[in-house]
Amino acid sequence: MQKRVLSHEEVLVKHMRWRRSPLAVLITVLLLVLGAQVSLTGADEVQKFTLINVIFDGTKVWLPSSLIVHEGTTVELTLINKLEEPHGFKIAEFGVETVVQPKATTSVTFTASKAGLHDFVCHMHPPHVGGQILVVKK
Ligand SMILES: [Cu+2]
Repeated sequence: MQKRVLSHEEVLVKHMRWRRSPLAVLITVLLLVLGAQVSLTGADEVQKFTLINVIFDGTKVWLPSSLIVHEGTTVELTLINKLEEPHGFKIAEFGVETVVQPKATTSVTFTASKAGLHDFVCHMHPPHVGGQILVVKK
């Protein structure tokens, strides 16, 4: 059975349709977010991320919810609390524990000294959704 080869126009139309779909936009955004978080730098560089605390569909969340760095990297997180009350940010594994005041920004710096998957949470509110930092072995 022979497969029909698409003309240039058909390929273009397919491409345009794909580009207009909300799914394509979402995937593009996700790729950009993920791409920005994969550390390609050496261990002696500072890897910077910005996380925001928002209400997403009725739930308080820190976003993005996953970060990826290499073991040994110095990580600087800028934490922006968009909400009306203080919220915590804790990564027990790396001794990070801070409170971000309402409508305020705080930053924390630590060394991702231990490979593995580590949780970050709001230690003030257990239902508050945190995330994970994946520290990849060098
Ligand atoms: Cu909280």
